[in-house]
Amino acid sequence: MRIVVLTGAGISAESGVPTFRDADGLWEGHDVDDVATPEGFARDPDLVQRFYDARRRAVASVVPNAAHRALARLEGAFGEDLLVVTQNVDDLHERAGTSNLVHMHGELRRALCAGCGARPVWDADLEPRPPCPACGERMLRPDVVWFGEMPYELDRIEQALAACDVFASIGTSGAVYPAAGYAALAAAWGAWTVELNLEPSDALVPFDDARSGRAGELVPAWVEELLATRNEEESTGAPTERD
Ligand code: BJW
Repeated sequence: MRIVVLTGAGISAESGVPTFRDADGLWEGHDVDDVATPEGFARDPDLVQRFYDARRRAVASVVPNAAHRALARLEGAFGEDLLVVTQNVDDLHERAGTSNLVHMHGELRRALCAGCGARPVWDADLEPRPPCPACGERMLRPDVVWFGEMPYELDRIEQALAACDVFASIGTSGAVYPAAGYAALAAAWGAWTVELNLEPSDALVPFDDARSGRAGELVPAWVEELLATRNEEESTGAPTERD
């Protein structure tokens, strides 16, 4: 059985990382156009650097929760048959132990050099502007994908979606593309789709199974179900691969 799990801000909420779309439409007090677009960065780079510096520092002080840890357990059983695709820029999945992971919207713990394209691991502030370790230019920005920019590793994600038997969407509102289209894509290619979210999202097509509640409770329970199914298949010799 091959599984793709898409995660969003909701999986990190119980670790204390704020989600994006709150009631007043602001992003930790900022307009999205000011802090999550290349145009906003061009208008006021210092504001944007300070915004991400603060978020990088905040994420360093939180820890993975039961949902991140359950997905790491799932990888322990499924290995490379599980791909976790996260829209999150925090590093809580890898700190919980997940390694077969795509950060499609980038990572707070990396910088991106607008001069040479290097993506060095970066734990310090980017304001005031330090030189790029690769080329020496002072053109580092956060390695996060803003609106209008191309997310990372789209080919790898689409190949995994086409081949998966199970697609799970965890803690994402389904408001941002291309990730918002992945459940429909996986379903079109024959996968069973499941949503684990605080509340039903605005999905393009209905999920086969939609569960409402906190990720810290839903994800461990769902993982235990999958592990039990796998154990049963292994003991009866039933096929586990998609034809
Ligand atoms: C819980 C919980 C708990 C809470 N337990 N659950 C018109 C139509 C279609 C598309 C477009 C359009 N106009 C423009 C576009 C494209 C655009 C887009 O989608 N715009 C939308 C606004 C419509 N997309 C892009 O520009 C992307 N690039 C692109 O499309 O390139 C071209 C392309 C062409 C062809 C193919 C492929 C590509 C880039 C998008 C980049 C998004 N970047 C951000 C910022 C990253 C940096 C940063 O962190 O600051 O990524 S935006 C922000 O949203 C962030 C997130 O990863 C992303 C998704 O948010 P997420 O994770 O879903 O969070 P929330 O807050 O929305 O939802 C949380 C959910 O959790 C809620 O449902 C809660 O209920 C739930 N929850 N607590 C379980 N305890």
